[in-house]
Amino acid sequence: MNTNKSKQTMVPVGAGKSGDDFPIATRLALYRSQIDARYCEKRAYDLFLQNLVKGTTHLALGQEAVSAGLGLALNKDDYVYLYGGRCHHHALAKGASMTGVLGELMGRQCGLMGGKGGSMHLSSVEHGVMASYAILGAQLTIACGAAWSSQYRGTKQVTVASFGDGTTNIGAFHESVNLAATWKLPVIFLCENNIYGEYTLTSTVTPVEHPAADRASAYGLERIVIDGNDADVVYRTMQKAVAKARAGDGPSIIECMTYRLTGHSRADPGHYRPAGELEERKKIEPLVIYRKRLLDLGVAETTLLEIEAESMAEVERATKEAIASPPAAVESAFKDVWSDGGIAWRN
Ligand SMILES: Cc1ncc(C[n+]2csc(CCOP(=O)(O)OP(=O)(O)O)c2C)c(N)n1
Ligand SMILES: [Mg+2]
Repeated sequence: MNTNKSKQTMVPVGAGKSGDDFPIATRLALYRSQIDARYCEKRAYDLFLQNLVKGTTHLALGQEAVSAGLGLALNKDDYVYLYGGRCHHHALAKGASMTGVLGELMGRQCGLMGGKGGSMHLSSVEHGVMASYAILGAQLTIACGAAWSSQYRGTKQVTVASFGDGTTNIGAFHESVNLAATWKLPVIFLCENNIYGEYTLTSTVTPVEHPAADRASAYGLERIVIDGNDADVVYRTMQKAVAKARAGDGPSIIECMTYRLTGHSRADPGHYRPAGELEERKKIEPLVIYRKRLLDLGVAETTLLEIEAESMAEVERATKEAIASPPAAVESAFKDVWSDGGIAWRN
C-alpha cells in the first residue's frame, strides 16, 4: 500500500457546462439513470450490512455518470463486457432490472443468473450485458472476440469493455488494444479512472499520468481523457466513439476521470485516502453536478423530486420482490453450463 507519494489527477470539472444542446428528455433520462444506479447501490450496501448479500460486493457510488452516458449511447443489441468489480451500474443502465441485480447479489432465484453468480458475475443477454468478470482484464480480450464476431457477420453492433485504471497495467489490456487496432474491431475500451486500484493509488505504480489514454498512441489511437463525472460529456463522447465503430473505423480508448465514493469492496473504510480527499470529491460528484445543471437549465425542482421518488419506489419494490424470491436451488448448479442449458461434457 503506497498512496501518498505521487501527484493525484483531479477530475477536470465543468468540461461539459456549456452542454445545453440536448433535448430535456435526454437530460432527464441521464438523470434517472444516475439516480437509479445511486439508489440501487446504496440499497445493495444496506442489504450487505443486513447480511443478506452473499459473497463480496463492490459499489460504483460516484461513478454513475459513466454508466448513464454509456447506457444511453448504446443500442439494446450492442454488447457490454464488464469489470465484475464494478458492474451493477452498467447492468442497470443497459436495461437489466433492479430485481434481477439485487436478487443476484442476494443469491435468489429471481437474480440475473438465478442467484448462482453473485455481484461480480452479472449478465443479461437480452439487454446485451454479455458478462462480467472478476479476473481483471478478461473482459477486454473477450470483448474483442465479440466485436470480431459482429465485424465478421456485418451486424454493425458495437462492443464496449469497461475496466478500471489499475487494469491498464495488465498484459490483457495491451494485447486487446493491439488486436483491436490492428483489425479495426468495433470495440470501445472504456476506462473508469477512479485513481485507485484495490488499495493503491494507481499513479504510484504507473509511469504516465493517464494510464489508458496515454498508452493509446502506442496503438495508433487518439488520446481521449474526459470528465467522467459529467454524464453529458460521457454521453457525447460515447456517441462519437459508437458512430466511429459502427462506420467500420475501428476502436477507441476513452478514459473517464471519476472517483469511487466508498472503499474498494464490502467494508473497506478506505483509510489509505489522504485526509480531506473524500470531502473534496463529494463536492464534484456526478449527482451534485447534474442536479445543479438541470436546475440551472430551468427544470423545476418538483420534476427532480418526482424522478427521485419514482426511483426510490422502484428500489423498494425490487428489494421486496428479491427478498421474497427463494434462494438458488442446489440442483441449479447442474444447469446452464452450456448455452443450451446442459452440463454434459462434450468434445
Ligand atoms: C488478474 C487479477 N489480478 C488481481 C486481482 C485482484 N483485484 C481485484 S480488484 C483489483 C483492483 C482493480 O483496480 P481498477 O482496475 O482500478 O478497478 P477499480 O476496482 O478501481 O474500479 C485487484 C488488484 C484480480 N481480480 N484479477
Ligand atoms: Mg480504479
